[in-house]
Amino acid sequence: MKKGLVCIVCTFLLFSSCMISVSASGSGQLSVYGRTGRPGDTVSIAVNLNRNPGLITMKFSVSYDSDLELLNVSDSGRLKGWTTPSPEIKSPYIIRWADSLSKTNNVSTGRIVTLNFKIKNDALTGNKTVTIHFEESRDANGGKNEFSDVSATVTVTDKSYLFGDLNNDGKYTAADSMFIRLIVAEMDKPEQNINYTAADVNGDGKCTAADVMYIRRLVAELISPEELPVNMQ
Ligand SMILES: [Ca+2]
Ligand SMILES: [Ca+2]
Repeated sequence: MKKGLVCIVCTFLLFSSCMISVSASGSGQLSVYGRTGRPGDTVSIAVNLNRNPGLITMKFSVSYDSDLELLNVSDSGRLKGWTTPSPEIKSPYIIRWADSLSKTNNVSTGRIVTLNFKIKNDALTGNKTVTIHFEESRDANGGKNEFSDVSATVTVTDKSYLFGDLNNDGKYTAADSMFIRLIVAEMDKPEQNINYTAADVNGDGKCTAADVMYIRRLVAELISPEELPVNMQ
């Protein structure tokens, strides 16, 4: 009786391990978020692996608007087998990881690479598209994975400030979160150069807890600048 039960369990485990290896080649999901900047600014776009079907190789190309210049790319180390891309940077630009000898799938998720763009000094205002075009990915059994292409918009603005950038340094950082909290708590110090207009990111004419929430999300990259209510009006 006991032996029979062990057999059933063994069969089940064998079956389920087969299921896992079969389902390892599948479909994954990449994501990128848009950015806003002025001509001459540098903007970073993170390419995130939201869903990882299990892989040992990954290859995609980055196509971008001629008003943008790709300065460099920075590997996060999340995927193994980073292959130094071509020193000649032009659109489309190939990015790849090949951990070809690995027998184990990498299943991690999160930021895999950061693309650092300069908005050209003579860029026209408007939306510029960056597209991640999937080329190829394989799992440890040689199975092909599929990913959809994704795009992000770099919005080039001629405004002298960006909503959410309270200290006017062209970036969204912990400093901006700190300044909005100080403003709402009415603890701002006059000697600090804070842009109050940029702080009202929901456009209701006041600085409140709602603006704190949006700016904290912006700094944490949970939302893009285009998703601020004031930029959607
Ligand atoms: Ca800032
Ligand atoms: Ca507000």
